[in-house]
Amino acid sequence: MSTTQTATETAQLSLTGGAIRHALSDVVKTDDWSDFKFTPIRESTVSRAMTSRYFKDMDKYAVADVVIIGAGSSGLSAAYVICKNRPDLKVVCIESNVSPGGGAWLGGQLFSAMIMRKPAHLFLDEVNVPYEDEGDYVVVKHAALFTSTVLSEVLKFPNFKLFNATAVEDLVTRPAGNNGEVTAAGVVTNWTLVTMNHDTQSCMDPNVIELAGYQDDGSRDTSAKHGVILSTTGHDGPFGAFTAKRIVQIDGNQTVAGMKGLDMNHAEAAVVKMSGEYKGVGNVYFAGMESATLHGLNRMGPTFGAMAVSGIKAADEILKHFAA
Ligand code: AHZ
Repeated sequence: MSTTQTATETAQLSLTGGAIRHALSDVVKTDDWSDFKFTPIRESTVSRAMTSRYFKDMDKYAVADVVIIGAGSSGLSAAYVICKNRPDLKVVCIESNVSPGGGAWLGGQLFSAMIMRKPAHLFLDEVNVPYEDEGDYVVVKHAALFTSTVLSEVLKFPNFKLFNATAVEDLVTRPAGNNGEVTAAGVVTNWTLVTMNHDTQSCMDPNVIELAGYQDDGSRDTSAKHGVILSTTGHDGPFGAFTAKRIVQIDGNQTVAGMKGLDMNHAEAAVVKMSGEYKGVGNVYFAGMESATLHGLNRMGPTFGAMAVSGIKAADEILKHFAA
């Protein structure tokens, strides 16, 4: 060891001198890749392997217990809590973007680090995301570490299905009561690229996911729990705040108050408090920045504790609905 070499550098040098191990070490035994082969396959086999599963999933989730609209930080956090606590519920998430995660691939502007104010760090502990503890707040070294971890945990649940590149275009509603009240009974979906092209094409009809709790003739099955929609489509934007905007038209009694200016201290707790069940149209819940838009709350900008915690709060209410 030279006098300037550190112990780490010495360890690295001795590693490069040793045998290299990787997943294919036993397959490419002689270190000769020239005759490397994959197992044979037909193109049609690949096609069938994908499409049969996708359509099986569409069939399975044509009726769902929980429909989450939007796979951002609030929607994914809620999905994690619901799937973990109730493996018997069918939970489906519709995400309009190809890549799930919403705004949570970066911390703020184009910066990598993600800030979470305590006690939201307890969720990071639960999903095993490491962070630097700065006292009142914690820092995840890259927002993508949070998003990819929660996403991969959620995708592993057998009772969860993500349909990405698919947009919710409308809600299914059914009468509830004698005074014109309605309840949500499902979501109307389409491929996002179709949704974005309704103005340029003639009629391109959508598909539907129905909430659980109905009989074959469409009447209520009172022996079964009614399914729920959790909307987490973020603040107003081309796709954002979708359900908030639609539900006030359906409800007629409320308005979308619009997100207020940035105030971290007020915004985060307020978003958590106002997330949960929507009063007006049955079986609809909100979390994340869509709650801020609906209820006229401040935005918090680049601090994500309220996204995880509002998702957890909405999930908690939804779990109580299914437990009651
Ligand atoms: O693509 C959207 C995103 O991934 C998706 N989405 C929106 N409309 C949809 C629709 N159908 C299906 N009609 C739809 N998917 O919803 C996701 C929303 O994720 P987000 O990250 O925008 O929202 P969030 O509330 O989970 O997190 C917000 C993060 C913000 S914004 C903010 C500020 O502006 O001050 N601060 C924070 C922490």
